[in-house]
Amino acid sequence: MVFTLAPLPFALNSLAPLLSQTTLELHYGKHHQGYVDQLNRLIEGRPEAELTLEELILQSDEGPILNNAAQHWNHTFYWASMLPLPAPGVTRDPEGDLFTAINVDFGSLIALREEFRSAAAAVFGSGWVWLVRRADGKLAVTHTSNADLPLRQGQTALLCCDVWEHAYYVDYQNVRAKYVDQFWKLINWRFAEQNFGQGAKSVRSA
Ligand code: MN3
Repeated sequence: MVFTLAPLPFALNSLAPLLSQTTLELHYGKHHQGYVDQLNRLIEGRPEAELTLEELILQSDEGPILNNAAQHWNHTFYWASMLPLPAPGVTRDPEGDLFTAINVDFGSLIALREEFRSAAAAVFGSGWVWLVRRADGKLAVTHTSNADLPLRQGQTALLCCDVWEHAYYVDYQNVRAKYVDQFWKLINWRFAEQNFGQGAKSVRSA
């Protein structure tokens, strides 16, 4: 199939000042678009052009097709993992079954945030930080290098943070930790809850 860049789930200027419009114009408009364009060029006229994005990711060997397909998936998931800041006084922390699972598996939301920070610091070079539901049903914070992603490891992604330098250099220069702390405020926990619910269904039916 021919892949396209979906519209962002928010306006380009709506994450500012935490993530500037300039960052989003570059990150979404140039980097993400670049992965989509490159993927389409790589698969054009080949059997891979018949596959869905997930099939490409699961069936491709290491190489450019996998890298660009995974980066397309990862970025789409990253955009969905964020929302503009809520109005003052409004909180949107995790709720329901996900909130319960966070308390069971990490101890508290604060403890999860600390693990997330540590994982971001542990990525050497470019990569991603994830909250995942593992095959055994437990939540975990993981990190992957370059384009790698939980789907390749049989895990359900709940949310992700891009820690490639292009995600934060304009706004935070080389200070990744500061970017990750601001990202934490933007997390769309409703999206994570949806993914958690879908992961629960697939675990039950497995
Ligand atoms: Mn990126």
